[in-house]
Amino acid sequence: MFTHAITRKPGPDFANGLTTAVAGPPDYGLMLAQHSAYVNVLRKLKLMTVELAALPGHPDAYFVEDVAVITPEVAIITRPGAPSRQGEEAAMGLVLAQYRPLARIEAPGTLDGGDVLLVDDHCFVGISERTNAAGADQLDQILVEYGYRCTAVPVAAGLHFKSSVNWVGDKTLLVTADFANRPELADYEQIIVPEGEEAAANVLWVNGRLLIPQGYPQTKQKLLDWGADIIELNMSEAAKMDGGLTCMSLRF
Ligand code: CIR
Repeated sequence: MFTHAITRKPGPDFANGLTTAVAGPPDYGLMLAQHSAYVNVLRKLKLMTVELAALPGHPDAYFVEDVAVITPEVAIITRPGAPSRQGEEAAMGLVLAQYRPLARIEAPGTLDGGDVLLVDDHCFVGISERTNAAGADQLDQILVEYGYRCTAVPVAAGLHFKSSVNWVGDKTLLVTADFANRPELADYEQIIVPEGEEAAANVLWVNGRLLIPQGYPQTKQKLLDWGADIIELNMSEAAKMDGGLTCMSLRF
């Protein structure tokens, strides 16, 4: 169960962030409204929210998930794989030092939190355009000290591992078809996202509830049939910046 969440307000320059999406320019007013709705849901789920101010000069900094990996024992400050995002992690280190001992990913390692999925004592780490093998190895060496085992998974589709694979409860993962047959995931039950709804894979479990993005009816039905207790949120503006539900908070 989580007790805390850290979020950061999107800045007025947020549309200058990295994106591969072709959905058109995002709207700042709508982004702020959707971000507030997201924070309000976290609060309703009884998380103590720490809401940080926008970080000038870092338009992607509200995707706070990428700059840290937090377990009950330690907070690992990452080294983001996109050069334009390096520097966001320093500000988060100052905040997280209040809650956990810190460890750090060091050069030449790179690691984005969006590539890290923790399920109990198992840590999946995606090797992607943002996370390299050196970063994944460093994470493994840090976490093994605390009794976790790490499994590296190549990310051939999507930005991050969690763009395509997320835990929904019990021993079950929601996965896109690209990841359905990966041997690294074979120990888990899988719900496969229907073709055309790949963006629906980025769901967020919070204390027994499952936050899902609005607009993906087939995935929603599959999750309801499985027994998920769903909260839907409109994520249209973050999606235009390649972000989703997991990216906009750090939970611990
Ligand atoms: C980026 O490309 O870094 C941001 N525009 C989106 C980051 C999304 N983060 C995540 O999936 N954890």
